[in-house]
Amino acid sequence: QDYTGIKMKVLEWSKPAQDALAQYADALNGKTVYLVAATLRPETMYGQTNCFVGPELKYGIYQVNDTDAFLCTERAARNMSQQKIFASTEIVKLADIKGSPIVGTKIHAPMSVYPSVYVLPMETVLATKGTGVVTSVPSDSPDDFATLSDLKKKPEYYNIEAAWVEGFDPIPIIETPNYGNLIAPKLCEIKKINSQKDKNQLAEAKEIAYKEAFYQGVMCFGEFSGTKVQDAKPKVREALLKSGEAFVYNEPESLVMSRSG
Ligand code: ZZB
Repeated sequence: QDYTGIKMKVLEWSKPAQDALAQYADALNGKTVYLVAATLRPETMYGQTNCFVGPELKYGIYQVNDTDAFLCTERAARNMSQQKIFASTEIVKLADIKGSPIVGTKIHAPMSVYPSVYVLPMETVLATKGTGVVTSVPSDSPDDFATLSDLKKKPEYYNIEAAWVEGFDPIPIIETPNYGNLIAPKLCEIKKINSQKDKNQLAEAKEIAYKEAFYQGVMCFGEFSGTKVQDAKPKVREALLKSGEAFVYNEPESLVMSRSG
């Protein structure tokens, strides 16, 4: 899979993350840390409302160069190392941290209409895919919309503050002929999806959302508004790569299958 690695800069660690990272203060000193998400949909980045981590997953903070470090799974760090994304040939891990304390961390999501967004928990994040960090676009991803809706309905149950989700609403990014400009909420309504646990309906909704946007979608937001999604996708990606806010991240298909099987 040819992913785009999105660099989400940490603006302020949550209190639990500060506590968990205190013991690594020396190693992290002077480093800007980015949560890194692998996406197939760079053209939707305007609508990012948050990012997700798996609360039970293990993450590391890996040195990129003298100034930068990436937070992702160890598996992703190994892939990045092989793809020469790190300055050093060795993998240098600066810290270990679980997903749950990262929740509540304030980050900057490139291109998002929301200048800063929060890290939130998602039970269905796969450790075996991408970086284990998922950027959330509830306008165009049914999984993201369903999860964000769960969190908005029951913040106490999910152990989050209401302020981390309130006001972070789906933004119309892509106009589609059959499902309007908020395809994920529309598909969740049509398929009667009530939570992130409705696996089968969510898989069907995702399939439709991908196809509809790619083959029939037209951008209705941003620099490429009025352009077909098929044409805008590589252009938005190029802009992100050029600004240094993203990088090319590949995942061999066979590797994905063998590890997640
Ligand atoms: C932003 C985005 C916006 C995404 C969208 C999708 C959509 P796929 O579809 O299975 O081939 N993702 C990435 N890593 C993980 C993970 N470890 N666990 C769970 N989900 C993950 O996988 C690619 C997409 O799955 C990625 O693209 C990412 O979400 C998510 F509007 O990034 B995407 C219709 C989908 N729309």
